[in-house]
Amino acid sequence: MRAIILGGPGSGKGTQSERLSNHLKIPVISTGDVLRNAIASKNFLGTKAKPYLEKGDLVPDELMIQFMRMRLLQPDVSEGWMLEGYPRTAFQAEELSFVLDDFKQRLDWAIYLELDEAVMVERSLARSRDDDQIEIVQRRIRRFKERTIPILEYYEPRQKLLRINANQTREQVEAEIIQKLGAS
Ligand code: B4P
Repeated sequence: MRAIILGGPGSGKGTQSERLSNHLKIPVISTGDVLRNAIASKNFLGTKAKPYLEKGDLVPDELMIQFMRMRLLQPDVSEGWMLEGYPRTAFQAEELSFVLDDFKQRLDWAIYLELDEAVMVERSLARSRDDDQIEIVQRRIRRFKERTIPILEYYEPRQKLLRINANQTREQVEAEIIQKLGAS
């Protein structure tokens, strides 16, 4: 299976991708984790990405696309994957479809975790990661609305989009995803 998980800040992309990975036995690539690890190890990607994460902005498409092209060639994801936090822009979505065409693969599902804005703020602030300060969270929400929401229009007509109510508990969100994956 090949799926992507979309959602605003604190919508539970990391939480649900980990649960689904265990349930469905498929590897997860989390761009948020990749970037935070790269920053911690001060490598090329981390040095370039750091100022964007600190402000709550998206890392430039060129950098993310280059990274993902190489990552998707690795043997651990040759049989399937779940992309958590990627794509996040229309350009990344389009580029992902080119990569899939090149590999003669297809995307099975785009899972969208729909969350009220007030809950995005509440959950992010409760977590206290470096980029979980109020001004940064608000900027991340703005970027999500400007850059990521338009992707939904890209996937919806292709009938791959599963809309999930992410305001529920972790268990209820997971159950709704599994039920919709099975029922669809
Ligand atoms: P992410 O790491 O993707 O950050 P996120 O959106 O805040 O996290 P997520 O939705 O995974 O929330 P989580 O499960 O942790 O991105 C961080 C930054 O990286 C971005 O701002 C950007 O700069 C950069 N970036 C990443 N990908 C990029 C890309 N493709 N292009 C450009 N830039 C990119 O949940 C949050 C909290 O809520 C946790 O504490 C969790 O325990 C809790 N929670 C989860 N589900 C819950 C539930 N149902 N009920 C109650 N609490 C819940």
